[in-house]
Amino acid sequence: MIHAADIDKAVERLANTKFLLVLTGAGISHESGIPTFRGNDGLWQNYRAEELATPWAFERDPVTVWKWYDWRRGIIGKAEPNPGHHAIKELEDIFENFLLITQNVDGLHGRTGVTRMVEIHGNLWRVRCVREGKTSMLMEVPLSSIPPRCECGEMLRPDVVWFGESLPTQALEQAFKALEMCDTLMVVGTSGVVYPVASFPETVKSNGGFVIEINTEATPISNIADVSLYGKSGDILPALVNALGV
Ligand code: BV8
Repeated sequence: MIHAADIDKAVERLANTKFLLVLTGAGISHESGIPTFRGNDGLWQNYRAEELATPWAFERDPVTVWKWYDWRRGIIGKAEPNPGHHAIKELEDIFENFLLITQNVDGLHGRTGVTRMVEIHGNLWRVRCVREGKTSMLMEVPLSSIPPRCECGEMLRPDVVWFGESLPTQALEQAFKALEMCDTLMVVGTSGVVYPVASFPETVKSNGGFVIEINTEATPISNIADVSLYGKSGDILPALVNALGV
């Protein structure tokens, strides 16, 4: 149950925010029918992301890793952005200084037209040649050949950041700059356990920023958030946009 006082506190802060930074995780796509990673439906076809989303799993068994991504792309390919995704696009239109950092690789934010966005863990519709490093979009669902191959003959991999891999330098630089510049960070639908992104709310707090959390349950971020709004992001985000009334 969300207390009206908490909503008022969040709206009051947003109305006085100069630079809004939004950070999203798998929870914002949950109402689009996409399983999360750690919730009670957080099994991806009996696998945990930590088991297969790694360079070692891909090296050992690229076919199984690709079958897992092909299965996920099948689910995501049928999904639509939900009111939570669209509300974030509206926030981008309201705030002159705005950035969205998403950990999600499903591409749903991009389908709302949001432009000032960093897909900090990559995008599972983009593939990368393991030899040349060249990237391209591969929208085919289901894949006609597994593993998919580059014209050069080498295997293609999903252009996402796996566990044990460093985040793209440019994305990280953009994120660190926004962490310094923002006065309000709104964290939506993340369990706050995957680093280095999990450290972002703490960074904003230590810079004197204000942290708003939106989640269906308490997380480690709840301990440092200035206000936590517990409920579905597809309900809360549109309510906040309406309350801003701009
Ligand atoms: C790295 C792409 C340097 C692939 C993903 C300390 C510092 C640095 C690294 C580490 C460290 N400690 C450990 C590490 C290693 C590791 C890590 O963090 N491990 C964790 C498990 C402890 N980090 C890394 O490896 C990172 N690399 O740091 O490089 C380095 C290099 C070598 C060695 C060491 C360091 C790379 C991490 C990126 C991994 N890639 N995804 C793919 O998806 O296929 S991570 C994956 O988890 C997704 O990106 C996902 O977005 C992300 C985080 O999960 P969440 O989004 O939070 O999803 P989750 O299910 O957990 O939570 C959903 C939440 O939504 C819940 O709270 C739920 O209550 C809520 N919810 C549900 N429904 C709703 C809702 N909320 C609102 N409304 C709803 N309707």
